[in-house]
Amino acid sequence: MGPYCTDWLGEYGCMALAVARPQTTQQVSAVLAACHRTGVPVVPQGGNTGLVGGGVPVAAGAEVLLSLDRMTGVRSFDEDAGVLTVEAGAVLQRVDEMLRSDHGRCMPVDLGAKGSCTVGGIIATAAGGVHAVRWGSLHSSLVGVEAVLADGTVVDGLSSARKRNVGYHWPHLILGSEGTLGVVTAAALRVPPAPEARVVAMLGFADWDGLRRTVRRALGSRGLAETVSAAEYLDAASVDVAVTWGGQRDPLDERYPYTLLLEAAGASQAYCSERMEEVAQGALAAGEAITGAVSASTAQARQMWGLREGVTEALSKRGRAVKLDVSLPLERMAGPQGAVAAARGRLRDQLDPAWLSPGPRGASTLEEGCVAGGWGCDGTDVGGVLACGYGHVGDGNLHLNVSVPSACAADGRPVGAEGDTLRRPPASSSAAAPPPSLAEAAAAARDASVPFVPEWVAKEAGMRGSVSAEHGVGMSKLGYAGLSRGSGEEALMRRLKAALDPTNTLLPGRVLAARGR
Ligand code: FAD
Ligand code: 2HG
Ligand code: ZN
Repeated sequence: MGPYCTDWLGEYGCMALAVARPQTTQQVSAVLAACHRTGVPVVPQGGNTGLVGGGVPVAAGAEVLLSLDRMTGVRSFDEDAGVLTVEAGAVLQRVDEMLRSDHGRCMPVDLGAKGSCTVGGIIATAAGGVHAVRWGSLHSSLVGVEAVLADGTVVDGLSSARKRNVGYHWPHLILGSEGTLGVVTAAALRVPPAPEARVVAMLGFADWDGLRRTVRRALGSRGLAETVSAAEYLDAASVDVAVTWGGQRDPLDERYPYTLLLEAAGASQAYCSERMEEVAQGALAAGEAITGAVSASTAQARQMWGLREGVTEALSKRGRAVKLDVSLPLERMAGPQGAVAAARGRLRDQLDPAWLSPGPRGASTLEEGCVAGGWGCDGTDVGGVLACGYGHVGDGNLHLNVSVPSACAADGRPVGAEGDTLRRPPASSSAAAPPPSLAEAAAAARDASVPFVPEWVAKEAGMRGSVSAEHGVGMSKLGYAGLSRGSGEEALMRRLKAALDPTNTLLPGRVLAARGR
């Protein structure tokens, strides 16, 4: 049962009562009906790549883990409507590859976990990813859903009609419900024609305002906006982590406070290259960007994406990460007035300076450089606690991670197993206080950032932002998701939950905190 029972981050999970791996919708229904009858909670699971602890058991030996991993079939493809009907356990990347080779189409969603996450998982979490800026969130693509309610009732809303206003739109109710309202067994999705060409531009910026102006032009200019398929950013600390811990190459070869990745996707390589050159030259000429590179080959484009998509895995190799996933107006995302700077200020205030990372190479010259300190490991400086910001700048979605190191950068050898003590670098070894254990440092980093960052987002951005953007609420955001729920929204959620799952069989205690918490 092991792999099903621990989440991707290794933060949540315990043994299940049993793991059920049904192969058909009827079997899913039978498992749910049995659990409903006997009062056993059920945890649906797809690829187990979720980052909020929602898809694993949390009550030892008491919950049934319902994995969809054997339900991977394609039910149909409607060439005229461009609608694919596929089972929930199908892995995103495999479906995308099949669509490209057999139909010249592609999935409208793309994310770093594509090799493992499933169609049911992306629907349950309403996953965003890197192409939402082009094809919208899944709300624009999901046309039908087949799902099983907590008591085993099968609800068949699996139409491939792109317009079907016959009452409450059930597929969009289940979208983003994180498994708490029903188990998705199959879905009908509108899938766009796959662009044949992709060209990536990577630009380095000294200040956030420059990056914002370039993004605004790329997404707001006629002729350009419809070609742009991704607009992502990384700050210098994120680039540093991806290079040092993830083994990625930085195509710009130097650290800039902000790196912007733009992708153009369309019918011809030449057209996409021209558009990306146009953005890059425009940004350089306007004095917004300091440097830029446009991919000249698939390998170069892949390298640029590797840097961006490699951050999450690299952070996990570095150690523990407090994950914050928020929506913000761009002016409050990064830069001096942004959430990342606020988080860094808070870490400086709350933590022993000797725990904080010296930040990326050349940090002292960077607008958002970190502060001195950190740990050493066999003479190698592994840095200390750091805050890094990256994410889907085109959608106003920031991934703010507070990272606590637990491994030696030189060889990846773990030095910070839970309870181990990390050594300070020689520079701070004279400090009076004893160095903290990894567990202590991780707890202190978490306490410093949560609820500080969500409260900052709610206060500074109100309903122009959200304390939870694309990963969902699960367990890890239970304590603060309410900050971005409008008046009456949570009460409505509870009424819907009570109507569809009156015995609280599906994922009790997730998404909606138990009353009294
Ligand atoms: P799981 O992790 O198995 O489950 C997630 C939640 O959905 C749980 O609450 C579970 O109970 C529920 N669930 C799963 N399947 C079903 C089903 N069939 N019916 C009902 N409920 C179900 N997310 C983004 O939005 N954008 C990104 O760019 C992104 N990048 C990522 C990169 C990496 C490296 C990693 C590790 C994760 C990333 N994620 C991202 C988060 C994660 O991949 C997504 O949330 C994904 O949608 C989860 O899919 P899954 O199949 O792994 O679901
Ligand atoms: C991404 O966009 C993912 O890379 C993961 O949503 C973000 O790890 C994170 O914080
Ligand atoms: Zn993301």
